[in-house]
Amino acid sequence: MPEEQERIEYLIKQKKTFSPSKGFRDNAIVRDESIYKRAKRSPEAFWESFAKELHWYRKWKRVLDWKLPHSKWFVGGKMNVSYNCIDRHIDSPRRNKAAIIWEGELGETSILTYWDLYREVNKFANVLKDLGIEKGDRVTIYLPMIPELPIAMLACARIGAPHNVVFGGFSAESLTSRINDSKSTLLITADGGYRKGSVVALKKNADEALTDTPTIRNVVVVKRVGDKESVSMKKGRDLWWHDLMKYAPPYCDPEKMDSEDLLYILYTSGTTGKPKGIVHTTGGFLTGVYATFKLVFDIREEDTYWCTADIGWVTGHSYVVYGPLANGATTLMYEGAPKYPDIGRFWSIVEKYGVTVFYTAPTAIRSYMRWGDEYLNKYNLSTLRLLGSVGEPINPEAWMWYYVNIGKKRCPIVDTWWQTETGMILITPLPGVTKLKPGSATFPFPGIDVDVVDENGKSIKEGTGYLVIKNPWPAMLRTIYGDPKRYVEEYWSRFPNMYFTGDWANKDKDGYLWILGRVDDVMNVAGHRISTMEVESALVDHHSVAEAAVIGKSDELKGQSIVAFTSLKEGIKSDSKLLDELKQHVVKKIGAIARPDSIIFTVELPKTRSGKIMRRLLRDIAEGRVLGDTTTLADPEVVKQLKDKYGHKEM
Ligand code: 7RM
Repeated sequence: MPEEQERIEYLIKQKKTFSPSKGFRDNAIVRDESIYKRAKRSPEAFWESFAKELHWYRKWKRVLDWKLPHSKWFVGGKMNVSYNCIDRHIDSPRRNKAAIIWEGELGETSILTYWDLYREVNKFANVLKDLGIEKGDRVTIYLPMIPELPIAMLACARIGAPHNVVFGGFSAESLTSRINDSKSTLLITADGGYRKGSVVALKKNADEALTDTPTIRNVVVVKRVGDKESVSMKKGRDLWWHDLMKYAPPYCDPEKMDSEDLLYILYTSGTTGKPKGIVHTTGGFLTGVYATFKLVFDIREEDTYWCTADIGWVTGHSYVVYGPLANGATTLMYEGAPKYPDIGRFWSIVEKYGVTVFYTAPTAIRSYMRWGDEYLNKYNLSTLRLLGSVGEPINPEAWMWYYVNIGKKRCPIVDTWWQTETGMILITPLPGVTKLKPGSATFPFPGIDVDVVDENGKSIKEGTGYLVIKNPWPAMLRTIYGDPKRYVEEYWSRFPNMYFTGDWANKDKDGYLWILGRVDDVMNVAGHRISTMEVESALVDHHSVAEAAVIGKSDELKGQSIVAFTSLKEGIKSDSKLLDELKQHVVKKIGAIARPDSIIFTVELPKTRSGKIMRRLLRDIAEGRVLGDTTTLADPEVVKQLKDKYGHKEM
């Protein structure tokens, strides 16, 4: 469609803005900007108004206790997250409404009404209790995208056992370290899962992980792939989900949780090699995701909402499970890959279920852009009314393509910025109100005080700087599990009295925010957070490797791709066999998402005189840019060799 293409380029050049149609605005939950003023006047009253829409056993005494950098929300309040996500809806006409629509990769459908979910969660909560799990005990969940995953999470929440979901794509070793760091006593997994038509051997990974996890007492195994994967069940330890559920009693009293009791831990990559266990608590988290889900996605009773994220990431926690269910919405879960069995799969699902609100990542949008519209045009997308984007900056070209080809110029796009740590969306348009600029996440959500500051923490009126948050918000992380010192160091030490996001951003003359990406050593590969240090540790763990330096190279499709510079130990020869072996080693240590796209062998790594690896320089080499300042370099010859060899080649 060259004509359309031209139009897109024209629009970007024109810096065109997009306002919601009158029809959209008139029917939206938020129709005018007064909400920003109201929230600013009293953020506490603003958040309290949402907390009041939820169910509490006991009301809070104070909305907020703020002793920087520690916040407590709805202090003294008691509630249960599973009660709010399920029980609250079963005494209303929502009782028989679809809570979860599940589409398996093989094309199966399963629809759980709120009543179905109520029954399954109650039963599994009793199973957990029967296995000796008590309030406060951590439960690790390593499952594919099947209904048992949200059921297990909600059952944990019901009895007050914090869950620790580990993405099914992570390796056995990653699973071991997350189980041990959280000291979980129970693991919930499956025999396997489907991905791109083949079976992922989850139980096999789990068995490998469990050779080194002294705290685990039992393993509950969901049968998903059956005959396709042989599993061994360890006597006395491993139990089948379906056996346990057969005789489980149908009702389990929800635990009355303190607002600040732990709801879950979720591990995410930081600047060191060791992932951080991000801690989220009960009342504030639920209030935050409830409010943002409602207003950002402008959710209505009849919506069919689909967020394509895996529940193993925070987006799935907040906006596949808790936000939608707290709102009594219908949330769609898809088990598999966007390309399976063909590249029309996403759109066939939109058509099949009449999806109205669709939330995905820029990397997926760019893939579809590349795949062309042959498959797209086969499907009816007319039910869509609102689109969302999350996980990485969306380039204006991709934004326009999404707007024109998927939204057919009818649907506003909410580009939502947030993090595992923030728990909820913090920067976003409000779809009925905000004038959109393609590529900009626009403005802070009402009640959030975001700023762009310079090196010294001074606010920048217009231009580029560090993205910080200046006031507390209900779903903010409370600490890093088992490492309260690191919480203060990572987030509250770069600038005094401000939360440092690790991102840099640009504020334009109209006050619009343009998120530019990470300033630290955290990569963003296809919307997934991976630390350079983690990959480096995995590489040097291999017996042939002496040193490794990893960088994120700009990538048109994935945002960044992983490039590793490695020096080998004396006498080791570099060849393609070793190259594959090293890539495989990283997959084994971390998981397939961390597989380096290229590995470059070098005699030495460029270092400063004080011995620091110059990653910026390596990035310049990888991206074929003119080299920046190398005056502090210990041995300039190293760079010259690297540059001569790789500087101009496509890597
Ligand atoms: C939700 C999630 C967080 C990092 C964050 C950013 C980047 C996320 C956007 C974005 C530009 C966005 N959690 N990021 N959303 N960058 N525009 N709309 O992704 O913890 O996995 O990652 O992702 O760098 O710091 S996360």
